Amino acid sequence: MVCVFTKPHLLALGPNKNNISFILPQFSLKCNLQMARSAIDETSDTGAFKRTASTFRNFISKEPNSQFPPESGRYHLYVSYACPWASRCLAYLKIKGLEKAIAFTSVKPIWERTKESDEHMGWVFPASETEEAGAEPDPFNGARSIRELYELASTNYAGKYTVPVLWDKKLKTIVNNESSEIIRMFNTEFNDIAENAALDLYPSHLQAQIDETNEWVYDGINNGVYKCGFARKQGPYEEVIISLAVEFVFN
Ligand SMILES: N[C@@H](CCC(=O)N[C@@H](CS)C(=O)NCC(=O)O)C(=O)O
Repeated sequence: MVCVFTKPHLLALGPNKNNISFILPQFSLKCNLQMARSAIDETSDTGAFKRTASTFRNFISKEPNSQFPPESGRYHLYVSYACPWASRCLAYLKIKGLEKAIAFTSVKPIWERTKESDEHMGWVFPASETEEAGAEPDPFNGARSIRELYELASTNYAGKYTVPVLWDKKLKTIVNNESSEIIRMFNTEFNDIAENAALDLYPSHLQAQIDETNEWVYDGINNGVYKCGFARKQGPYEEVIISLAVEFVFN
């Protein structure tokens, strides 16, 4: 089987087949996806990659009595530079001029074991400022991995440990781990604090066009490379590699 590895952490997973040995074939698709602990679990019985939905979906809002009001210095963004979803949040943070209000930390670019006690591979923080260029230790919780942040936020969490993570330092929890929602919050909810408040990256007269473009970009390209990279069988791989190529050639 030919695989398109587009990112360093996928490359890191390539040679070590042990990383995927805990996917139990007797699980049904539903069960398998419900229990996905990482993208390598998100495979249906046909061998196709099936993304599970993000779990933390709270909103930072200017509305009165909001549980998560837009306060400067309260929230922190955890990213990996290797993750395009996290990188778009970082792009928004910079373009909107929110760097003084919302700081960020990047993990190491290649997955490692997140715990001694099991085989899970995921995003980890370096142990010191100098261990890995661009990556920093967790400044607030002393977490060794993104997994630990999810476990701090929810003791019975049983999903994937993805970046981006928008963290609330006050309530010590994850506000949101879905980049498409984090960028919307950055665009509208921090305008009393943002240095480029007047810049609207989702103006009402363009919303329908942006949504329509997003739909094919997301399914065909953004998630399309995952569907190629994580396909486990030749059939689903060929189906998605052709549509990915078509998107590049014709769009
Ligand atoms: N829907 C999420 C997807 C984020 C996502 O898939 N992040 C990947 C890196 S690009 C990740 O952290 N994967 C960890 C894993 O699968 O265990 C978003 O757009 O924020």
